[in-house]
Amino acid sequence: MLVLVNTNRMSPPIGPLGLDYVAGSAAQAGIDVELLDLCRADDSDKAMESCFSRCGVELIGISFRNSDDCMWPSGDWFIGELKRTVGRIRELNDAPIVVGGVGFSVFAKPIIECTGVDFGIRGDGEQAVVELVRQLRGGRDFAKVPGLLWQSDDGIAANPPSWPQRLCVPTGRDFVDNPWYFERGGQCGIETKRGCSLNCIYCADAIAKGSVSRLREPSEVADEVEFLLAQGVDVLHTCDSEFNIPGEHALAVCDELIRRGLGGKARWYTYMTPQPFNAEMASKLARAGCVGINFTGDSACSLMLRTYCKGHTAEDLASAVKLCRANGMAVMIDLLLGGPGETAQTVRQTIDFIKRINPDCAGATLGVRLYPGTGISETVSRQIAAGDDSGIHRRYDGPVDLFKPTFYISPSLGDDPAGLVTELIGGDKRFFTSAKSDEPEPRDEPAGYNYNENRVLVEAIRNGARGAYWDILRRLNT
Ligand code: B12
Repeated sequence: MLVLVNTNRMSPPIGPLGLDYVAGSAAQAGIDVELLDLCRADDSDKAMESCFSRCGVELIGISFRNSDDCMWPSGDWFIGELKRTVGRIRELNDAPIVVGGVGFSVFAKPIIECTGVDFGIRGDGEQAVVELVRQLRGGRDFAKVPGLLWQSDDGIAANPPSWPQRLCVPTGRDFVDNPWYFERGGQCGIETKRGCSLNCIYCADAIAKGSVSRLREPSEVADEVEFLLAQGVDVLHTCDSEFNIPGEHALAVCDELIRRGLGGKARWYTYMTPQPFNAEMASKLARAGCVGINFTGDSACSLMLRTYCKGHTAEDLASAVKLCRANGMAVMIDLLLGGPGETAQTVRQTIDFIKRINPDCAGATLGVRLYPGTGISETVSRQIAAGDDSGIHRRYDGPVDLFKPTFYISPSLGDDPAGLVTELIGGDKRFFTSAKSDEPEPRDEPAGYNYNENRVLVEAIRNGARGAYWDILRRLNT
């Protein structure tokens, strides 16, 4: 038997989509699977005790979605909790342990080192976990398991990441109790592709999912939507990096949803890049049920857009807002303030521009989480090696260690960058901020759009709100 464990206990709770797919795939391969969902347990220690105090477990698969909350100034780090969970499971059961999930994939080796687990899978879990069970039952030829890291006699061995070009994802989503999550989390995730071919200098998606888009058949996506609708889950959120890369695939998914008449039944939200986006795409998205788009805008200043290696312009943002309005979709623009070269002047330019083009809301994240292997981290690491750690923000002592939450904020923004951003926003309620000062904020701050332990959202969803969190929050704000 394979026991899969969901360790993500944040609230509002997000259904463990990855585990739903991995469990479905293992079951299809004839493996006995059980899901231990710690998010749903009142007492996670007791739940682990009753699940693992028995024989017959062949492999324990732990899902680790978020290594940290990726937000400054909170900088919450979840590795300690993972270590505790692994330690408790080890006390209860002798079965080997494998860890997977995006949080794992970004920090694979250090996580194996610090938790001491037997295995880790970097990348997609569906086929990899099935192959791992096979190898544990038979030849123990671990080099055959895609994406596997394992403890070998010569230290930690690693296969290339598991990014199969052909995506084989089960469409029957019945391992996770999605209606339970929908009631408490207000939405349910679904994927149309994996991987991202964009080159944004700060992003970890290519590290976790690969830099080639791996596409699902639109008919399979629509089957999955129908499956979720039949369970009463009718508000969805895409879990692709960017839904409109590549644009033709986004259109093909919309076409299929429209053809099956699902646009009128499921409402969904998505992340998109401002380019490609035009009148045809906007109209198809709306007809296919899309009710809100969160654009990765980052900045409206050409200098910063170039620094971040973005392919869009400020005008593309303006056009995106107009197209959403014309098609009745809510629109958010996510900003990333404080990257290399950012000044008070470029922040002002961006915020003023966003105010003018008037999206329903904008996320003003200040500080770039530095992930190892990204363009920005390489530049900053060189700077640190040369003895200059200006711009680095962190809550731990000792040498800079990107495994721990580490952020970059351009030193040109002065001693109080959060104060500067707040002043430039000037109380405009359309903006959500990640920081009002360099100190962590209370969690019940309504403008805060950290979705980790966000009590305002939990309460709103309990009272019936459904949708993307930014859409729920902005409705509360107005
Ligand atoms: C969509 C999304 C959201 C949506 C979720 C909507 C929904 N209903 O699902 C919203 C907006 C709510 C959201 C919120 C947050 N998110 Co988010 N989100 C994503 C995104 C784009 C997709 C996540 C997803 O579901 N992917 C699809 C599933 C199928 O993939 P998967 O989980 O990786 O699972 C696969 C493998 O990892 C593996 N696997 C998974 N589990 C296991 C277990 C085993 C045993 C094995 C072998 C394999 C395995 O197999 C799976 C199938 O192949 C990712 C980036 C990305 N491209 O993945 C960020 C991402 C996961 N989010 C991130 C963060 C930080 C957050 C927040 C903490 C932000 C915040 N402070 O508010 C919150 C946390 C919310 C929560 N409760 O967990 C970070 C995590 C980074 C990190 N350092 O860990 C990511 C990577 C984005 C980023 N680059 O910064 N998010």
